[in-house]
Amino acid sequence: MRIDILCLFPEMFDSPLNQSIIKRAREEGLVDIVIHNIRDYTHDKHHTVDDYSYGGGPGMVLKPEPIFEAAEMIKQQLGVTEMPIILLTPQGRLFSQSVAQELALHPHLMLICGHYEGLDERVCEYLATDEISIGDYVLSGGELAALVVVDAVVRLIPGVLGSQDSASSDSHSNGLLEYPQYTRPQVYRGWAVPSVLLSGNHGEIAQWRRRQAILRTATRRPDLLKKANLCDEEKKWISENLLSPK
Ligand code: 6GU
Repeated sequence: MRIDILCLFPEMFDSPLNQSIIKRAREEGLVDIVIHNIRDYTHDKHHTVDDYSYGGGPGMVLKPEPIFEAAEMIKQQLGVTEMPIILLTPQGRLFSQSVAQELALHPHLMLICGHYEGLDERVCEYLATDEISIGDYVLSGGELAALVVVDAVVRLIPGVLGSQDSASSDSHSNGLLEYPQYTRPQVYRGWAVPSVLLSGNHGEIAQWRRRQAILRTATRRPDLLKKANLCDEEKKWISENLLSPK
């Protein structure tokens, strides 16, 4: 996969994209991530990227020309006429694991990071194919949001994680939060690991984990549970255990 990112603060990507899983994925050629400074696509002496808002009001607005020109140059280089061009904005659709899965299917992605008070609406209307927000809070710019999207998408590219199992057992990939995990020591400060995990009984362990995931989701994120695929026996088990927890 190739990901092109258009932004005003390219240095914000230096460290996060050069650590851990993303670093390894880039080294192994599983993803090619190219950062572009929107300022490099201006033509005036002062490299102007923003201007006053028509109609007045506070704050500057990002100009459309350098963003359109950068995007068009990238598409030309890639030899494509169509590709997802995603604007990171608090006005976008909410990012989620299923949006990450959808984005991970594309060979190319372009992410545009807005900044300042806003962005000329013609970028949204005539260039972007999608607008994404990472949550209901305001960030100073789209760069951190782009990093969140890149991280969530890259780990879904086949071959990026050690075993594909890792991604499919993650919280949210089955609609449930992840079950609790433990490692050595078996007893720490008097707190023991649940004995079922030491039993060696794989069937019982799987059932315990599934039930813990359901219980945890029911108590912490009941909104998610409505969308999870529970069988009748599991639904019955929840109503018994949530009403009268042991
Ligand atoms: Cl994508 N951008 C900004 N500036 N703020 C946000 C966001 C994006 N998602 C949530 N808050």
